[in-house]
Amino acid sequence: MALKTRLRHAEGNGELRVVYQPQVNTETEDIVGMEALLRWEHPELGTISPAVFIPLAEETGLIVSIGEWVMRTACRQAREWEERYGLRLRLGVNLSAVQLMEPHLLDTVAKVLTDTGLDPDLLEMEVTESISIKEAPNLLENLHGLHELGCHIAIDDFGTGAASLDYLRRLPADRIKIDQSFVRNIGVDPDDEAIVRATIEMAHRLKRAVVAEGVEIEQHLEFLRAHGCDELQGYLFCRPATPVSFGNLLAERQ
Ligand code: G
Ligand code: G
Ligand code: MN
Ligand code: NA
Repeated sequence: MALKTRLRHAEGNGELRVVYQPQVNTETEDIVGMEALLRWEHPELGTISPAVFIPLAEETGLIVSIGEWVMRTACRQAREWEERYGLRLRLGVNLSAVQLMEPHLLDTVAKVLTDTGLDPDLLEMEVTESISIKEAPNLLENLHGLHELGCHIAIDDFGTGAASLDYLRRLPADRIKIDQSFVRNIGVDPDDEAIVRATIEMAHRLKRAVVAEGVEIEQHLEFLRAHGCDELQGYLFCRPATPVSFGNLLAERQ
């Protein structure tokens, strides 16, 4: 059976999971947020990476219902942790370009927030630079609408898209996430180090906060700390974790 056909049944068959990766404050290393990351556990094929099935979900339009499922599952989970541990952690949810162009996006988000009771101030939508603002009529409207709902916006994979600076100038973004391809080269490539430093400085001048992704080793941490990056995410702190492991991590840190 084609993967696309299987994907059509993934949600209904209960094969989708959300894992969570912490984001820590650079100075204190306290957990301040988490990113929700989708996984597909197929009974025969095993775990299929979102890098493989998200494009299929986009092509087929399934991303709209899958995306809503992720948002609802993650918001419900965040609310549960908030109640159990008294922690107000920010929740990052990835939005596909297809979702961002969807006319019903704002209604969906509003409904998920009402249904789950999560404070909109804790929800941050991660948006990549994969779509041209010019070619996406609803994009800016939707992003402004998300702000009006009280949510936040992060530009994901910053620096790798076709229009980084145009995005930064025109999108109502609160945060930028430096792509891991730059972070990986800290200590290796002086040009990438220069890009990381310049990105942090530029973001701060524009009053945006900065998260570095793919922080894997102590040397990355030290460099990012020395250059004032606000928050960090990566294997050095934690791999994307199941709800049970993430809950245990929160319990330990209390
Ligand atoms: O977690 P991992 O490194 O396997 O994710 C691979 C890619 O899939 C990343 O680009 C990530 O942004 C994307 N991704 C993960 N979860 C979601 C999701 O819920 N929705 C969308 N649109 N993309 C996701
Ligand atoms: O594209 P996006 O930034 O949404 O996706 C983040 C992806 O990066 C996830 O697939 C996650 O599993 C992966 N990831 C998170 N931390 C690290 C890390 O330290 N190193 C690497 N190589 N990948 C990471
Ligand atoms: Mn992301
Ligand atoms: Na990224």
